[in-house]
Amino acid sequence: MNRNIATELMTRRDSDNPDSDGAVVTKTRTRTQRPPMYKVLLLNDDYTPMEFVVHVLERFFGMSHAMAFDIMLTVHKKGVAVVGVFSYEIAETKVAQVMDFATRHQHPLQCTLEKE
Ligand code: TYC
Repeated sequence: MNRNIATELMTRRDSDNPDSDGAVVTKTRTRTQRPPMYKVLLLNDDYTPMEFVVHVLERFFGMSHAMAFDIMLTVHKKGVAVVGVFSYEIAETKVAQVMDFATRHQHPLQCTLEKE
């Protein structure tokens, strides 16, 4: 049985059909599940400049300057914050983009994903 798809067997007598022979009618309904979603997390460190983090949040997560500054401060104070929730493919791409950008600028900024 496919564990990603819930199938439901519905069995009834064919008695509402005028031509019924009393046969048992069975149909299978397949319910499509929502794809799992992934949180993208940004982690605090002691070295990445605050302005760099704000820029990352504006550039890769489409945040306004005010929102980016707010989230950056949350990470700075609490150690971690969710910066977005996406499908696996998008979340993985965001993480790779942030990690690549931080590495190229020689900052130790860490970004990771977590299944919701
Ligand atoms: N703690 C860093 C500093 O004081 C700023 C910072 C914020 C770093 C958020 C990473 O994800 C981060 N310069």
